[in-house]
Amino acid sequence: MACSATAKILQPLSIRSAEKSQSCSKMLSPSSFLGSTPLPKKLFSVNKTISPLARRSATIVAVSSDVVKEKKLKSTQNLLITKEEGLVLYEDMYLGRAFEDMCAQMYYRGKMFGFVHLYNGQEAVSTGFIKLLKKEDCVVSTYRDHVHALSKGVPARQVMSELFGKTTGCCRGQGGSMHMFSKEHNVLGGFAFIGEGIPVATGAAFTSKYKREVFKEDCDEVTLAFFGDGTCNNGQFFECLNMATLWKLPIVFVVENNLWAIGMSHLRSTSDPQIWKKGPAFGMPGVHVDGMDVLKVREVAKEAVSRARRGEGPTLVECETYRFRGHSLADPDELRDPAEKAHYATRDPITALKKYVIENKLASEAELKAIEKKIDEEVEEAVEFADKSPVPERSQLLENVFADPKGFGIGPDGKYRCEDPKFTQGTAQV
Ligand SMILES: Cc1ncc(C[n+]2csc(CCOP(=O)(O)OP(=O)(O)O)c2C)c(N)n1
Ligand SMILES: [Mg+2]
Repeated sequence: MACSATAKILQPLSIRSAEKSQSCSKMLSPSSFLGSTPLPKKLFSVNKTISPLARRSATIVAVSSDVVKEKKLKSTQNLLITKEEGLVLYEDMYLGRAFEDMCAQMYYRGKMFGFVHLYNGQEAVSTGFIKLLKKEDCVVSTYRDHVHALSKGVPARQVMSELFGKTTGCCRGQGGSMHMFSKEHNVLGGFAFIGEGIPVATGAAFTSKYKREVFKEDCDEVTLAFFGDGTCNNGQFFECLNMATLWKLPIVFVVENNLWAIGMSHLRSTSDPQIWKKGPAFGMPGVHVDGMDVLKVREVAKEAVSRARRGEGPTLVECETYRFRGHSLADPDELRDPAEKAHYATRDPITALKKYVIENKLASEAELKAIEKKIDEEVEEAVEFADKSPVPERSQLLENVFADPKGFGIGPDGKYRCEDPKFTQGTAQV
């Protein structure tokens, strides 16, 4: 078979034989560039049963995605997706990429303010998970949140307007890049502090369980919490894994391990770089998956989401992925090895899905081109819409910021300080 890095994505059944080939095995290892110490090979093929905790009877299994996928393939003898599914996945991934590329352009033209963190390269994770959800399910993201919001159905024009700081944005321009939120789509943020979204997601999952068990509502909603490798060294991660197992919450913790936390290599900053292992340590399954392969991500996501929906509790999924741009648009991205970047560029998840779809005759090149054209127009239209939209009134400044803006108290003139026009103009003496 062809010896290429993408072969692993495109021909899952041949992975094992490809990996046996000495010449290919180095290239095929998703972690061959993980710093100077390669991760143990077993990270990608482990399939072991962890002893049940004394208090719990369920067996907690840690698996690699290959195991999940192989099982599925053997039992169905079919392709992993239908034509319709393939087109949905392609459209969503292409939208994420086109949107982010446009953001870069608009940022450098001065249309956006503050930090803007793009998602290029990681699309298979957002699409692979979120496209399986129902509208009522919740998504909690990080500051790298535009694409999660798009996958969950927030219209591109609302996300772009939010980035432009306009009233038509999904948070009326008050959130900006790092704070995408949509009640309608159950996108619960957008958080600038790392790890901050994990307790919010855990709380959302608790709500679903409480509704079902205490209020006896027909509620099987699932929450997905997305966060990065660097965040897994943060205490909130551990606290929430503990509570999620304790209360058997309907949540999936999705780690987007892009190997870097700004300029800090994952291997240098964590005592055990195999994040998925922390699942079994807290009594939940831990799964490692190739996050550059949307089909593999989707297979793992299906298992984890249905497990949560069935009321069987949380799962920790580590998606090994890569960001194709700097940490933010302000990052010159000089710290990462160019060879590492070049390696992952050959594993572009969108190119890989395109190849899979065409080679398996799920759709023609022309059909995919038509999708690209439609999305390019949608993104263009989003920019026009955002550009034309009005900026918020100054009076909006304190709305939704404080529960009680009157908490600022009475000024020297005897009136509430927040009623002084200088307050919203930023010129009041307080
Ligand atoms: C509580 C907190 N500490 C530090 C920071 C500064 N900070 C911003 S991004 C980041 C790295 C996070 O890396 P990772 O979790 O891997 O996410 P990625 O950016 O790779 O998606 C850090 C430390 C922060 N935002 N919040
Ligand atoms: Mg990271």
